[in-house]
Amino acid sequence: MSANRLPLRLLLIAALAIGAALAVGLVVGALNTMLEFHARVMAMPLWLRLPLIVAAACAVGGLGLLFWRLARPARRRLPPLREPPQRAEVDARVEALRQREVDTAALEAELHELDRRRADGEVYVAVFGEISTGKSSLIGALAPDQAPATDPRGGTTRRVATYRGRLASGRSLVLADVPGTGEVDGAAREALARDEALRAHVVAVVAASDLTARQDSELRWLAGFGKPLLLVLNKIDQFDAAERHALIGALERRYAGLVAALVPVSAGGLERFERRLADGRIEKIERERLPAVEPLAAALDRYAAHGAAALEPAREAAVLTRVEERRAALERDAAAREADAIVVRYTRRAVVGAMARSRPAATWSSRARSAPR
Ligand SMILES: Nc1nc2c(ncn2[C@@H]2O[C@H](COP(=O)(O)OP(=O)(O)OP(=O)(O)O)[C@@H](O)[C@H]2O)c(=O)[nH]1
Ligand SMILES: [Mg+2]
Repeated sequence: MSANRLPLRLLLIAALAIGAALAVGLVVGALNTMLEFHARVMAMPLWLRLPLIVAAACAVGGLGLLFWRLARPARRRLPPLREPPQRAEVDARVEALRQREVDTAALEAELHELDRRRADGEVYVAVFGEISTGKSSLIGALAPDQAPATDPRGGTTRRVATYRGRLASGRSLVLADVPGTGEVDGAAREALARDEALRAHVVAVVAASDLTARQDSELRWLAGFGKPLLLVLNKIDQFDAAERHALIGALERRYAGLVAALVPVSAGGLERFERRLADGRIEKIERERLPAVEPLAAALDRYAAHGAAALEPAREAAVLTRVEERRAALERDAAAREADAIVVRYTRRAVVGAMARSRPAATWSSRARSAPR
């Protein structure tokens, strides 16, 4: 140890010893005061002692409650349901925007589609989720005669397409296959997927494992619209029984209040196995896995049995909210353009005015220049 560090250490030890002595002194003092207080209380007559004990108990209880409220872990709250705009309001605002020569064709088309779906009475289900989670495979399992393309590569589905899903009960519904979210440079396709999810009566949110933070916030965003959500855990074949049990348990605990049901399924993919032939040779087999999507089909059948009318208000509210968001964005752009146009007009007027004012001086100077010397 270096000699110049020794005094520093001694000082530290002395400070610690003084600190410890002070702490012990404080504890002993506090104990002594408490004992004296206790002895005095006990010496009091009962009529005085009783209210004092009750008041002390209330104070301790109150402090404990306050401490618990401050220190308890924050409870996860559901996102508040948005207050949807009314149809008449939205129509009037879109019309006002059109009067300002803003292109509102896309908003009008969305409102037209809202009315068209209400009139046709079908139950619309959007199959939504990250790329490659098996959305198109799920639709293929529910609508085998018109199965959409699937591929191990993410980003296979590039646009929204609808298929007629047929259920064992004989009921049918319209299934929308949408581009996957989370694709690199896929923001525009992601927007298509979100808009279709808002147009649907029921959204099947597909995941192929535990949800990432991004998937979690997407699910919570959708839940904010108050329409039924099914959390579909696909590719369940990739987990052994214990993993499956743990994953399903965790998802159920986390999303119990948020989704109508959690449905574990296996929509397809390839399965590989070996088979021993009669002559002893081993044959390697690779084939398409048979889909096992009964829990999803059963959940969808409940909505199909219910009918579209009961699910319409939440669907309409979601579409109107989205139309109103888009309209507000168009209005902001229009206001910015109009403000720019006003600035350009005034600037031009000011420049023309300044030029007009400076013209006599120019005449004078040209005359002065041309005057005989
Ligand atoms: N093991 C397994 N593979 C599956 C399952 N479902 C789908 N797959 C495979 O996962 C890959 C992606 O499936 P898709 O149905 O194309 O997935 P998607 O979500 O539509 O993908 P994008 O359109 O790109 O967003 C394909 O190779 C499927 O064969 C399943 O249940 N188990
Ligand atoms: Mg797809």
